[in-house]
Amino acid sequence: MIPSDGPVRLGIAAVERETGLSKDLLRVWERRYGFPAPSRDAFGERAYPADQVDRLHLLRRLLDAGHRPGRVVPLPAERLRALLEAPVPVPVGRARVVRRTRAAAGVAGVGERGDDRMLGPLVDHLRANRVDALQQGLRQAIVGMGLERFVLDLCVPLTRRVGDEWARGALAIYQEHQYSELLQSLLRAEIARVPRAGLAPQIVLATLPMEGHGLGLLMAEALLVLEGCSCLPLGTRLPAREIAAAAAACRADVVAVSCSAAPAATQVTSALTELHAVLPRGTTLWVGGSHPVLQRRPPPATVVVASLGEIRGLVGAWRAAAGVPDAPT
Ligand code: B12
Repeated sequence: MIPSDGPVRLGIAAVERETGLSKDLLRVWERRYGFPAPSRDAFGERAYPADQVDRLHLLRRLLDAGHRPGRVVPLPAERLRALLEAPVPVPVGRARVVRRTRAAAGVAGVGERGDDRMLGPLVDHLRANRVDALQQGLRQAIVGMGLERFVLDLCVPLTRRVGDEWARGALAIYQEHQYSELLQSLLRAEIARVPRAGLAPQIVLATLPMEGHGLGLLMAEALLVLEGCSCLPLGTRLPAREIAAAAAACRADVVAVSCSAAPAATQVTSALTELHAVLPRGTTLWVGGSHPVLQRRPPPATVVVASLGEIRGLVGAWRAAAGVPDAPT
């Protein structure tokens, strides 16, 4: 997240990248609704202050949740936050149903609802800057729950809760970063502890150049390693041709990537299409993450994984199709 104080101003291309709202749309809203209202830099180019970029993030989330631009773009940030907390009507075909927003539901995703007695104290530690206590709480949870349950029942809802708390201004940007760094190092240490079974499929894990969110992929890696898969993690923001080169070099069976809701849908679709085009023939492409385009218009030739809970079945199905034995349980 960009800091909200200080003189930081973003150009239109950076705002497009950050919010996933296209440059054309930003210009249309400016003309039509008077928002955003960027100043001009020394070269006469649009320069957006942090508070406007934050409001654009809120708008993007509301659009994803089914709101119409005409209704929400003119509203101030507090009203947008209140809307994100409330149930929203979403058109489904010709019927209209009420879907609760992620923030209103507390956490999202079937089977991924966190237990508030467990999440609450951990978020309190983060909010009160008790990082050692947070770390200790997470460590104890790993020991008590085991890695698989820790990932599915704690990491997913806690990470989402942290995102929601940040979005409603209850956690600072630096605290979200602190949380991400902490979880990342804990998960990496736990993954390193899992004895390597070295079974198929051989999987390359990465995110594409516009994607800086790597926690979802790391959680997926933990579960894949527990299934005995051989994993080659490459981290975030990698060009498609580099991912393909790694897949070719290690004769990967599967390339697994993650796409959060942050980038524009067009970026996600074109990056996945490019990746598929450059992958060695026969490599399967698994895509996880919460970008709405994955559910609405999944790019061809990709296997969209809706949640981490599907990993065991996915690996089992791949092994059955390839005729290789499943991991002993
Ligand atoms: C942690 C975090 C960050 C960290 C990332 C650190 C890191 N190393 O990953 C930091 C602080 C750096 C960050 C930065 C930004 N973030 Co951020 N971030 C989050 C947060 C809190 C968690 C994201 C996450 O890890 N999710 C992982 C899991 C828990 O959820 P998931 O993505 O739905 O994935 C599930 C499945 O799909 C599956 N899965 C995911 N990947 C894969 C892959 C495979 C192979 C498989 C099988 C399964 C699988 O696992 C998950 C559980 O089921 C979310 C809030 C949220 N609710 O998700 C915001 C969020 C994604 N971020 C957001 C934004 C806007 C940004 C920034 C643009 C902000 C800014 N102005 O700088 C930047 C963009 C960075 C970039 N270019 O990508 C928005 C996006 C909303 C939108 N529609 O625009 C969110 C939703 C926050 C919000 N409430 O507004 N962020």
